[in-house]
Amino acid sequence: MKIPVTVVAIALALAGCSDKAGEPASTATNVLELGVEGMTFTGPDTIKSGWTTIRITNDGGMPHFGLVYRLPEGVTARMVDDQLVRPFQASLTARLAGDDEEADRLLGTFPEWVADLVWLGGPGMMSDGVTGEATMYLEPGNYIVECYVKTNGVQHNYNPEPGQFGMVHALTVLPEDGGMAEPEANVTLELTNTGYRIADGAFRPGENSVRARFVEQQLYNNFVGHDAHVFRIDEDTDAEAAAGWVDFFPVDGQQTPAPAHFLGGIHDMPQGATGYFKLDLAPGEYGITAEIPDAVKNGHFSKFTVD
Ligand SMILES: [Cu+2]
Repeated sequence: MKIPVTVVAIALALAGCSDKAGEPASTATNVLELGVEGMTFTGPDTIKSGWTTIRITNDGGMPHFGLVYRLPEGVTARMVDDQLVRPFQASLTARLAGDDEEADRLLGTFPEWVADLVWLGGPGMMSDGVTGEATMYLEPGNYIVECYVKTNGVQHNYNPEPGQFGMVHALTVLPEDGGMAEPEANVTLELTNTGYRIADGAFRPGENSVRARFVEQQLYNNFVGHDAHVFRIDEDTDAEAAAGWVDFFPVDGQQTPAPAHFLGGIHDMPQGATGYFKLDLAPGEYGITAEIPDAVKNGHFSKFTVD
């Protein structure tokens, strides 16, 4: 069918306007700015819906990240803390004490709603001094921004003080659309069950906007899917060790200090979803890895060079 030119022109004109009269959609921003203070995120607890940037300035002295996920109807941040974060920490504590049986038992105590959490990206692993930024399309609802890196055997999301949260930041995504346009990108990274592929463009020195296309997705450890975390490969970096370090499940996985300088990335999203993340790159060699078991063996470890 041939569409009349005038109809196309009207459609384009409408697409260029947000619901705020006269304001072009491309100039609207919808950014949640979070900081790090000790073992908590600081910043607002609401954001408008639609395309949403979550920016985390990590000056907290150690690596952190911000996994974003949507909560099913009726599940609260308090329930996440009580029924997920605390048993996970108890399991880790048991395993560190050598009680594998108790550690495994605790991993089997999770509520059924765990299967209904929807992983929706968020800034990947960031070393101290790195500002990470990820942009996702978020529907209205209740979300969590979470970091569960471990320091001295304690997950960052865990606060030993009863009733207090660690790095579990409750976020309400409001019904009002922020009107932000989908970001542009200079490189497109495709994620499949067998690894990464640069489908378009190239990494460059300076600021990069990376489009992450989750062409395929699956659960690993029945918990999280593959994602993308970027680290610098310096002369003395054991790249394979760094690639394996972002897997949370081994007791030394995600245990600080990190074996490499991490620059951000994006956490897992559902199959078919597209997210964006920023990277600030100096010339050099870099690795991309996933928070899954045996990332290197599974093909989720790629190197790239910036000239
Ligand atoms: Cu953290």
